[in-house]
Amino acid sequence: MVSAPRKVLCSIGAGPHAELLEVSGATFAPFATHHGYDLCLRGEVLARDRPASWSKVQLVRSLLRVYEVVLWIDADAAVVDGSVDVLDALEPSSLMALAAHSTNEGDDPIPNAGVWLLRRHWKTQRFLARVWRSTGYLHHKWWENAAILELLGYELDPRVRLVRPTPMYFRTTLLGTEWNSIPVDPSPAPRICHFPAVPLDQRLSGLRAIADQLRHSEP
Ligand SMILES: [Mn+2]
Repeated sequence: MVSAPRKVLCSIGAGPHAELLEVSGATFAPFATHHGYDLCLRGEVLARDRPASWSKVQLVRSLLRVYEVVLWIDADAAVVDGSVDVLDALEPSSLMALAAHSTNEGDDPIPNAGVWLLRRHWKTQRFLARVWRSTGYLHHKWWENAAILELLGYELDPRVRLVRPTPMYFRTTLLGTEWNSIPVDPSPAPRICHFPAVPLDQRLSGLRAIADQLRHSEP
């Protein structure tokens, strides 16, 4: 008998983001229960010597030593329809899946680690080690996401585009917008809604509106 993979859903909400995770985490919990994920929600950064966003890399690396599948969802995102496990969207040959958006018609979809699914594999760990070593991006405006893009084969300047896809790119599933519905590129049937690039109070009110809606739609 093949046993189900050990899965964990994780996120970090440190400092001013703790309030976000308090609201979004309440939408993660039913998804986790329904699909058999353990929940690992942290209230503090793990890498104190780097900008907070980098702690995401450290957390998923450490959890992949224990779990076969790690799902990261940003603290400023909420699960609005948890009926489908995002793992079902991971192509069988893929080692990870990332949210992705095209900013302009015809442009390459740009991966976004706001929703990030990883499968345990030495190649996944090697990729994460390379992301971690990409210290040239420590203070980049996109932090670890910039390192991820470069290591997948994207050029960042003058605009983001896929120029030399790496082997890891071909082992990466780019998720549809339903898994990361954002205000500038919303999905008609979102499963996860995300509020990037807006002030904290707007993220919080967006999440709270969703949480209220979910509460009222409960049977
Ligand atoms: Mn975010």
